[in-house]
Amino acid sequence: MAFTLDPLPYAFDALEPHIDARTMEIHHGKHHAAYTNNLNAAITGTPLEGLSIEEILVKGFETTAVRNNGGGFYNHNLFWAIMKPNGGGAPTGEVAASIDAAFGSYDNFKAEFSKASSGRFGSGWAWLCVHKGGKLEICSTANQDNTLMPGIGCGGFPILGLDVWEHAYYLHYQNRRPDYISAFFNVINWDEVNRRYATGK
Ligand code: MN3
Repeated sequence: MAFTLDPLPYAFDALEPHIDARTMEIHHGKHHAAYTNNLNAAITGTPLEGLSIEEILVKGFETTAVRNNGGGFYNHNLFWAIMKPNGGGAPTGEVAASIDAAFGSYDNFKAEFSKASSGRFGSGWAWLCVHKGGKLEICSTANQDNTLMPGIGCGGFPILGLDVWEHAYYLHYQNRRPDYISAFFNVINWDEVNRRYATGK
């Protein structure tokens, strides 16, 4: 069964002023749609057809089209879900305590996550991941890679991700990636981050 592009869980303009409607419309309707279609094309008629996306990321890793488009499909599904209108603020739930344990404070976490996001040269993602046992780690990957892929040098189950490809911010922020990173903290959906934490810990 082919993978499908789910609708955004909110309106295109719901994350304004932090992320603009036109960017969301193109990002979801063109970029994410293309990853979805290209993933389906890459797996059709291969042994990967019918597997879960998580299995495909591991087993199809050696194939460039599967790696890039499978990553793009998974990463954007995560990205839309971990944002929401009127989100952000200090974390809640189990994740709040785990962030304090790993980074000392929420402010330190923001500084570390921002550093990983701004320090990614070119296109990629910054991640907050949970390891078995609950320990958190921040890291960054290139292109559409993610931490579920084998040997990526950055491990754990991704519970929060920030897309730092220029397509994610350039229309509104142009070259000002740091401003986009700062704005992201205003739209984080901590309920979803906690749900993913419970899944991956
Ligand atoms: Mn993107």
